[in-house]
Amino acid sequence: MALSQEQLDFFAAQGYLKFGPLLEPKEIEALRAEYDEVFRQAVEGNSFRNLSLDDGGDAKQKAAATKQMLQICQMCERSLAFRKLLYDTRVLDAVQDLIGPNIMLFHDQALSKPARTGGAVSWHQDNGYWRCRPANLVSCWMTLDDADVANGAMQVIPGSHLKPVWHDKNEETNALLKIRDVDESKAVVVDLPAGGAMFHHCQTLHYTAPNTTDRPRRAFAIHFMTPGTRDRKGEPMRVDFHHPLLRASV
Ligand SMILES: O=C(O)CCC(=O)C(=O)O
Repeated sequence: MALSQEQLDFFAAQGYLKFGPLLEPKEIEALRAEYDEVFRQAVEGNSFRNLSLDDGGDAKQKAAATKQMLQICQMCERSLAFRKLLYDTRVLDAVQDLIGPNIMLFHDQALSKPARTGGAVSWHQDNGYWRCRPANLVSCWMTLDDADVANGAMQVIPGSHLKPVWHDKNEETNALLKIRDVDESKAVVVDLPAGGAMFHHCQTLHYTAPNTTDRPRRAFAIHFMTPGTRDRKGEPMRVDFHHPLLRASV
């Protein structure tokens, strides 16, 4: 067991769990360099989204954007270093304790809030976007920089994973959904050191604020599911190149 009974009970009741530090200083340094290089190439090739813009933004809008919540889906298909993280036993052992020994990748994503210009991600449950069934997916969100409320640490509403909520189309940006009536007085800021991580359930309400500091906030999230998970159309998710089986117990 990677997680103690106390940690498992906390996750079951609260829908999130602070974990780690996960990465060693040398790994953080190497991953930061790789992350920045992948983003450099993505900007050059216009192969990223700015979630602060309508529909992720076209190349011209992205170049002119004053708010930047940058997203690259499937880092694992652009970088071997990030692909290796999907199979990292430090992560998978904990995921196994949370969802069992058969683990598939739903997807991964890099989420970058540049210093000063980094934009917010509005309150949402991940499964408001995904609409997977059963709703038991778990994410590991790790940060390569110290993350606090000022540069866009994760904020969560404890216990919110117990009930799905309705998501509206966001009128400010089509790239993000929005939820009515979040009781922000219940929000908990999950500060993390560089190399730290947080697990959250796919129904846990979460939010990240704009980055108002001179420090970047570079995060990487891995979203895990169990075989047999059905997508929004009710189709079973198949193991394939984009959704590898990461661990199996036969
Ligand atoms: O990294 C962020 O700022 C937001 C991440 C997020 O909302 C997610 O992983 O679902």
